[in-house]
Amino acid sequence: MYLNQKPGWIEVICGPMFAGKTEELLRRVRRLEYAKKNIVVFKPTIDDRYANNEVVSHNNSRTKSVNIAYARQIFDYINKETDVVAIDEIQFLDEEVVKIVDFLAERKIRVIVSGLDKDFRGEPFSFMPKLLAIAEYVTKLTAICVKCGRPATRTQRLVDKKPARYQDPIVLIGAEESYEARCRRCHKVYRKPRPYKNEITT
Ligand code: TTP
Ligand code: MG
Repeated sequence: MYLNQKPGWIEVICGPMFAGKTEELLRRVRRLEYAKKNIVVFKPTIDDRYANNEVVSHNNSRTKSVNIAYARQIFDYINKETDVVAIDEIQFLDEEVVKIVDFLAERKIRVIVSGLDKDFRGEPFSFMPKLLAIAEYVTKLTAICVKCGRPATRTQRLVDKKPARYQDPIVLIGAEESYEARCRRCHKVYRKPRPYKNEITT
């Protein structure tokens, strides 16, 4: 599908936790490395779950990365030779990243990003809807619901093994100890407002 196009576009890999987003990003990066492309991989400093200057997936696949606290720092690490910019966990950067990746794609850079489309409440994660709208290609991955085995599209946050509350802060770094992949039916949030409760009866 890319063959007839000039380089320069945005690819988003999204979905819940445990869907293999990082692995998919690394797979795409690896293929480009074999092709000797000039690639820079970024990761927000906020996620310190794994090695500091590496992007690491659950299956321990890894590649060198630049940690950035602000989206603007991307410009400090790219130059005219850069063919590809990849960003893991993009949802943790500031919203300016949306304009920046658009600018990079205009400058004929292939941009590959991965991130959560929804937060633990099941609501769109900050600027991710904007990014999905401007991307040329979107890959929405699913995990497997730990409760029922259906495809999981949501991330369950657990606090003391109980579902987190709707009012809790959005950012809470972690993995197995605080999060699980769940399907729509098994996903639970305490005190989540239900706006359509009175309109729809099933
Ligand atoms: P991800 O890389 O999306 O999770 P993952 O590595 O399990 O998924 P994948 O295999 O698909 O790459 O990292 C998500 C991070 O975001 C993790 O540190 C927990 C955090 N997080 C929040 O801070 N708030 C939230 O609402 C959710 C759902 C996750
Ligand atoms: Mg990941």
